[in-house]
Amino acid sequence: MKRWIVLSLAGVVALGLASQLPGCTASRGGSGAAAAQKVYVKPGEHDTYYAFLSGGHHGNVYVYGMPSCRHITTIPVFTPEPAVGYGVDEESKVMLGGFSWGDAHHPGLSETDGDYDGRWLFINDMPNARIARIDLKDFKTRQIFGPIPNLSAAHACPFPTPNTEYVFAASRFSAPVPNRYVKVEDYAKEFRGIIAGVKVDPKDGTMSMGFEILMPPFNWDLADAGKGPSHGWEFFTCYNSEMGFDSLEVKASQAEMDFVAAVDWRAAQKAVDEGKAKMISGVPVLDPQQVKGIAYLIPVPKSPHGVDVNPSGEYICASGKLQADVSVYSYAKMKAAIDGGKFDGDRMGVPVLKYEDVLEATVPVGLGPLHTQFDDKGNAYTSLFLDSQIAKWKVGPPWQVVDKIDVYYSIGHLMASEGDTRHPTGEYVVALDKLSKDRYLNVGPTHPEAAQLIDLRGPKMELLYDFPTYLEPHYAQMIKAEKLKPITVYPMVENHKPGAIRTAEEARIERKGNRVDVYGLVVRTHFTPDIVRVNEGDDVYFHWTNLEQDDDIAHGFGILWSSCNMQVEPGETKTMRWKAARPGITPFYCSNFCSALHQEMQGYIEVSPRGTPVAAVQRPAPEKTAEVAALLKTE
Ligand code: K7E
Ligand code: CUA
Repeated sequence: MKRWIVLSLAGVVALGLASQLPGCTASRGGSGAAAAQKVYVKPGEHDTYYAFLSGGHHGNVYVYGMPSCRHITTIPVFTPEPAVGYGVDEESKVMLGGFSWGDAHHPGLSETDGDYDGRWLFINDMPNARIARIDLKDFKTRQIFGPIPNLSAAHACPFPTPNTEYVFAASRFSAPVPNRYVKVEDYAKEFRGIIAGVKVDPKDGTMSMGFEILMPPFNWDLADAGKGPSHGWEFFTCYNSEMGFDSLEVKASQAEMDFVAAVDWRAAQKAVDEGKAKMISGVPVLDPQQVKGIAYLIPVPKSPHGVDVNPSGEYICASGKLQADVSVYSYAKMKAAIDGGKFDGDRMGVPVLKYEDVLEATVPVGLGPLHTQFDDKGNAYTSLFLDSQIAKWKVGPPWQVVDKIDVYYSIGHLMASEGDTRHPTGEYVVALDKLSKDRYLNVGPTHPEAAQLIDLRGPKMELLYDFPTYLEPHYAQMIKAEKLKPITVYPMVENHKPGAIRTAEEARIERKGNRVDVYGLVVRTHFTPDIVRVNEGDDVYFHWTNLEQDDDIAHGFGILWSSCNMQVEPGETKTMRWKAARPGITPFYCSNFCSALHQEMQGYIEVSPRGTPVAAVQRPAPEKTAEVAALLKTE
């Protein structure tokens, strides 16, 4: 979001500054000891919520505990993470697909019946149009789907449906579909937007391609799933319905109205199943010029950003970032207009509904409304970027703001506790601020991002706590901690990795031509084998199995003078490739503290000059395997 702010400010800067000034002179928030008590989690005790914050262009997910706001861990997703060997071991390297960055904006917890079920966390990589699935059983990235063909930048993504039937992606930028050489000036004629529905396997969460819909070449921005009565629909905002292709900061703000697209995803999937799609780049693509009844456009004033469906599923709230209102649309009115065929023309085959026919209310929230979240008492909370405030308003007549709170500064998304579900808990909201300015110790020109915990339980919102985050959370979600039961060791009985071994007797080094496979064990505090003999030029694949079944006993495997380091967790088998580039001795060691004799956990790779005879199979000496057997017993 940061990008458009700088540019789009021009038009509203006068208004914005005027309204920000009072905010700056107001109290800096927080109410001392009483507030401190509400975030204090005693040493040794646990938080009541997990919060998952997207890592932005850091490409990963930050895990925080709420209400203490403690950073618990970081889950590597789209970016290599050398400490654990993510993107270094063979499996995760393949999953990263040759990319070394991602720009992760929107975490999306899996849902059952419209509530978070604690199974998976999906997150988008906008620029490379990918979606990752993190398994919340072990907090590991298990699938990266994409780059999704035909789609340029998945920003409106993933926003799961109420039973995680689908996750979605819509193109932030438009491009020719299929991509080919055209003149940029032919934008309106040759470029297209894409809305993609990615299917999720209900058993194991595996993503696969469902359908794509050709949309007009607008900039598709954000999304939310319908629920309750609106289950079966997904809503997407867009800007640049002017179809500008340069100087968007001016050209994309000309029209009074942009749109929310309403997509009937069941109808889209049915059309694909009936063979109404044509294949483009291997994906079934539906063209609304030919296939009717899959997508509609609802006019929204002034370049909307967020779109959010309220917990009952009756209302769709969209905020024009260059206006001072939230536009609330009624799902029932939308359905009636569609069923009655009341359209105001179409844009490239997508019927346009009439604003007045679908609008339920406009709520005068303040300047720069971006995103809306909800509580359990029928209130909505809208972030106001320009005002640096959150506005609390009643969902329903008289559609009025009931409270406001200052935030520091320039809020983007906000995250309410279970705020995207049918049953938000109404305890907290976290402001995800884009600018931290002077809130923390100065660390030079790159300021940390800022987040602020706000209590929703009283009649007035109360600022409890500030916490800095590393670059750059956009969106976040908060789930009750009791819903997650992560494992702490991988049961050895479930380890079916091809490289896995279970006893020291199975440890061996096998050579076929230039390829050497080392099947080894790591266990406190020994590598078996700890002497590895190879030839210059060999490709060495180390398959280490950590036989431990105790909590928190991960071993590391780091090789000197290389980029090779990884962590092997209890019960896990991981494979890493190392090239024996030149003759000599190369030590390796356990890089992860594991016990009193951690420092002794080491070994040597002996690389003999090319052509030196080396046995086809090497096994540790019997007395060595006996030693290891003894180690295993003493555990
Ligand atoms: Cu508003 Cu990418 Cu959802 Cu930035 S986005 S804040
Ligand atoms: Cu094993 Cu340190």
